[in-house]
Amino acid sequence: MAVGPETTGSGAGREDEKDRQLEEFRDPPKPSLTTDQGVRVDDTDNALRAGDRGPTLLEDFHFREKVTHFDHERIPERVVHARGSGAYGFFEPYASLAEYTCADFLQEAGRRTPVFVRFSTVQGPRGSADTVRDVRGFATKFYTRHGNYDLVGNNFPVFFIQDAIKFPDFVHAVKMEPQNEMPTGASAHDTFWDFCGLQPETTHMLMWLMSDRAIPRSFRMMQGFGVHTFRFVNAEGRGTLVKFHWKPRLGVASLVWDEAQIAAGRDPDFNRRDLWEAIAAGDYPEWELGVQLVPEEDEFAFDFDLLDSTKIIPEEQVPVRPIGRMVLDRNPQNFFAETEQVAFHTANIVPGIDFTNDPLLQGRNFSYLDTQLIRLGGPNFSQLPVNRPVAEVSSNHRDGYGQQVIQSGTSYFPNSLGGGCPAHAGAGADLAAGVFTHYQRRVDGDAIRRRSDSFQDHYSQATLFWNSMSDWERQHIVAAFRFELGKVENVPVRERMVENLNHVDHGLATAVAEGIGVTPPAKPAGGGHNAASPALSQANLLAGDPATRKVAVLAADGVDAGQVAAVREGLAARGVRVEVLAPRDGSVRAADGSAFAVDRALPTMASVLYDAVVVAGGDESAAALSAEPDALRFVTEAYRHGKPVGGLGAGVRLLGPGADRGASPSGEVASERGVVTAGGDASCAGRFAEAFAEALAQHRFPD
Ligand code: HDE
Repeated sequence: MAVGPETTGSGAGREDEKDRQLEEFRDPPKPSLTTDQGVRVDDTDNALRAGDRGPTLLEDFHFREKVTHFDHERIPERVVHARGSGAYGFFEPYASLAEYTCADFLQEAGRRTPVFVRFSTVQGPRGSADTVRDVRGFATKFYTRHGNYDLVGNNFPVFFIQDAIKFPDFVHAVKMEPQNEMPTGASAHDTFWDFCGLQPETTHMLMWLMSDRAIPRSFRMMQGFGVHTFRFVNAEGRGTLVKFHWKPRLGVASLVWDEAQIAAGRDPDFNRRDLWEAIAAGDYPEWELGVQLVPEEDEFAFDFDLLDSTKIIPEEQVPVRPIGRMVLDRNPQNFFAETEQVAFHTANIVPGIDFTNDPLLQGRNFSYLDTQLIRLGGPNFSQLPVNRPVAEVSSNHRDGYGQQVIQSGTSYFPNSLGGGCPAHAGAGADLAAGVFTHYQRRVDGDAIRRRSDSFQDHYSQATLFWNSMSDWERQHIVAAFRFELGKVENVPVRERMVENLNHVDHGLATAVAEGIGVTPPAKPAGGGHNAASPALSQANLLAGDPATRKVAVLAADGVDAGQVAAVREGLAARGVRVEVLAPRDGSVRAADGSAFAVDRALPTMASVLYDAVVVAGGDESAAALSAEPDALRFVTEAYRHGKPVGGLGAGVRLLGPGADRGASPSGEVASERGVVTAGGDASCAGRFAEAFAEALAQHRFPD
């Protein structure tokens, strides 16, 4: 019997092996209340008591069970990446990659492998806002036929540190300060910048963190990176070094800082909601997986070390080869069971994929398993539905908290009593048949605590990043450094950071110094370079497609409903989502007297929750909106954030003086640097929608 609301919000009718497995664990709502022992309960509103006004009795097992279970509902949040959102989907390769890897899920064009992806922020706790300046986690679990493969990446291609032993120091520095647990979801405080100034290997990552990449418009519009150099291994056992890239179909787009801060208050779930709603609406987000392949014999052909996670391989040097696509098409049914309990681990690899000696990766391979043991309470977390492989599991591991399986047979090896089962595949096993064999590589050296000389250049690629930015991106980076360092109380910490930035670019260091009351440094002798990598600039990463963008149309009584309907239709044809907002919910009276449906009341929304704003036509409607502070704020704020703003007929007046240039009553459409206007004539609605969609496709007009 179906009871209660539909909880999945899923648009997908698609079934795969993971979904069928999950189905066995799904617990639909049922009509009758029972205890956990399955006993029907007569009353859950009153505890058992001795008389009307008497004390509660210990005998009330239902009360005790109910409250005890509640007391134990929370588990420790992730020490980093505590706030996240997840979704299911699939990955399918474009072609066989057998030449480089025998990974089963990369062998056949079009063969789908189920995935679960969790996006996250890093610094803030579970309840922090989405739109903070931070790195975003981008962790993918592939449920392959040869076992689970986890690609636990971020939306930046580099990391703060080179050696995992620095991770606790780094995290202690960036997290809220210990005495007062401030600030939440922000790196703008003394301990973070103190650490970074003293640890110059952070500099390249800081350039990314201060760029708009750290405030993505949507999880659906950000890149993902495996960061480390990994290794592909083919069926003959030949290795190829590989870096992984996720490229979003919708292009890369960010918020602006002021908008991000307002959105953090207006909708702390901004990115989470965006992902959920897009999937529920059938706008399934999609990424292309690309690889940079480096033959092992070329390992030393670069002027940086491929084992150093603070470095990228510029795409101009080694192109990114697209190998497949991932689509997310199903929201989870239960946040805790799935998104919270999903356990990623960098050491979850499958035959055909292997590690390198990257000291950050080596350390992560210890940390992720360890952290799940405390977070999920014991060694059986891989039996949780979301973590279960679709591949058969058959180990000699036994017992432990929360054991879900009634195991049988012997649990040691070798055995004769169990028929020698389960048997390992033995030496010479076939990688391609799904048996993992560690890549054979020669390892020898003195036991030393030392960073390789090849890890010592901390500035060249930070400079490369800076050189590659457009003017507006540079302005945003300078403003971000000024904001963050401006929050630092300790002046020597500010000065040390400016000194580091001087090794990146003298102009950058000077601009930052001037904003934070620090004496600009002298130009350093030597150093620096002019090289750039266009692939690093977001200005070059737009999709040129307005699909799935959200537009607010402001309307009031007297609105020209026909024109709005035509514009909505025109934008919908380009995949744009339109919502009509009016001073009150329900409907407004259109100019022709009919009732025109409203999607949202203006006071409940804000311009930061949309990609663009259009003011509808109709004299009476425009006059009413002109007297509405919420409406005026909508338009001016969207304009200030560089978003497309549009006006139809009399609605053009709200865009301010000069905006109606070119918009003649005869139905002309004008579009200039994100301001799109049209006359009151119904005939121009289609052309207005077309021009507005083009402006939307450009995302922002920074000037
Ligand atoms: Fe993580 N990281 N990390 N990290 N990381 C965790 O594992 C760690 C690093 C990343 O959605 C933790 O389950 C160490 C790089 C993501 O569940 C923990 C080091 C990259 C997620 C941990 C790093 C990441 C985590 C905390 C330095 C990008 C969220 C909870 C050597 C390539 C996964 C957990 C999810 C989570 C350790 C550095 C990405 C403590 C020791 C580099 C996306 O195990």
